[in-house]
Amino acid sequence: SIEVPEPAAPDVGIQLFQLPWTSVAQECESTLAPAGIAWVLLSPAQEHIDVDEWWASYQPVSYQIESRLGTRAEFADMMQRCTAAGVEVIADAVINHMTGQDAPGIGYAGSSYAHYEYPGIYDESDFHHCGLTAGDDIQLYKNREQVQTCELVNLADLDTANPDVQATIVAYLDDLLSLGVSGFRIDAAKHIPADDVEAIVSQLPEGTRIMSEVIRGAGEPIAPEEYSAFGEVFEFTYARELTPPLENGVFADPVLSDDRPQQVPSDAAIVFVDNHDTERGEANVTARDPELYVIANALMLADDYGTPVLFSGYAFSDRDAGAPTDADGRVLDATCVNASGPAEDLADGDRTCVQSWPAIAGMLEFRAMAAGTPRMPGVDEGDAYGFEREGRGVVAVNVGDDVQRLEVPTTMPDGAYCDVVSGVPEQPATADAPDVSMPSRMASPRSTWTRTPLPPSISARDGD
Ligand code: AAO
Repeated sequence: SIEVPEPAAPDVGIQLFQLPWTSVAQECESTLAPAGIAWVLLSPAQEHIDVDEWWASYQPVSYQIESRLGTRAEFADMMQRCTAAGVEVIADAVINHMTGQDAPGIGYAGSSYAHYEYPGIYDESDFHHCGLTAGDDIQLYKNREQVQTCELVNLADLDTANPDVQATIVAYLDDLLSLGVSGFRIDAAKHIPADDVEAIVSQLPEGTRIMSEVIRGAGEPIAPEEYSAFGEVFEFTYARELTPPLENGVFADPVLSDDRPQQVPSDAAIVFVDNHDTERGEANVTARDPELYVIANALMLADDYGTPVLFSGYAFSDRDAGAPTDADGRVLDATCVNASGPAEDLADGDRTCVQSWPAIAGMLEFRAMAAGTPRMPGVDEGDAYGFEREGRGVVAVNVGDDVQRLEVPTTMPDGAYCDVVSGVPEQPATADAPDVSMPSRMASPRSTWTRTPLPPSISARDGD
């Protein structure tokens, strides 16, 4: 008989983009914890400008936890429920800037503001006025001083070296920690000198998780490596290397024996197929193409590099369109409890519910079982590619339209194994269990896949 190893503790996160706190709480209990997702990345929680676009969240007006995603009480309730379910919460901290509004206004929770005036919080002297470019806006990413002292798309740029500004930011982050969050995504970290980010986060309790958003840009002086000394960083190169082969069918292994070139060391890397910016920008594989998207996520989850964060958003045809709201601008609750996989035609505003896709749940099980084992050299044949996590599992994908035979060398013991991606059941399909259906996770305990290998012939994805 085969010894079935203990699954590793979950490490994968999920970004629940523009999901209200009450829905996040529901997802923690109903989909994230059961699927073995370790942490959730929220959209920003602070008061923001009162406009319909999703990116209102990225224009802070005050640090009250009152936004169209929910009230402070709802945030606190979510924290209790997610924590009780064993899911950690990472808050999105917008601390580089305040609003990008030239005209004064009133924020979502009623606070008044002007571009450089946030009563009781900041005044004109707390902001950079770089004087280097027209309108003080960043024009050249190759110029460090512009990137870190001028304004990102007109957003009033905080002087984060100023001790008073630092103290205000630390108080806000401490407030979120007191509500139970485990750490922070540092939004637009590239635009805050790494020394300032470090000075701020070093004032937080030890163990606070820090994930800096520093988009790696060709020829730019500011690189993610400057920010990995005091935390993790989002490694944008990962998706840029992962997804082109899915479109052109030409696969090659990454460097397997050492650090990957152009990427931070594995333990500092948060990796992703897409996020809320890239699905509206540079990402060439997104939930709009569910088959390739599943393949991309499967390869990421099967990899031995970085800490993956999945992305769960909503369908849109206008890149600025916010999630559906009620008449008061409050984002509507949405649940993925009964979602069963990628839906064919999502209408604008429909949630993708990636956390409920059986293929994702299956690959999370694969990852838990493969943890700690090396990724072996891959093989490719036609449009198919696969590799082994030594002795524990084999991942194989086919990005073409035809059935492709692929032989992946493996040290796994002889036996019957299960395809956790497409859900080919361990037992031959019966009339009431067609072979395209995925056994539910309840019916398919973690040990199942170790007793049932991927079939050697990889069936074709449907033509599109
Ligand atoms: C909105 C309006 C603006 C208006 C502004 C103020 O759209 O017209 O001026 O309000 O009223 C989000 C939205 C923005 C929105 C903003 C505020 O995306 O549309 O502006 O909220 O409401 C840079 C930053 C990076 C940032 C990214 C969007 O470095 O930090 O721009 N991401 C975060 C959030 C994002 C948010 C903000 C920051 C602001 O995730 O959602 O904005 O809080 C290169 C550079 C990158 C640079 C991009 C910008 O990247 O390297 O650093 O990101 O350019 O396009 C290739 C290249 C790579 C290049 C990339 C671009 O891959 O290799 O170098 O393409 O995709």
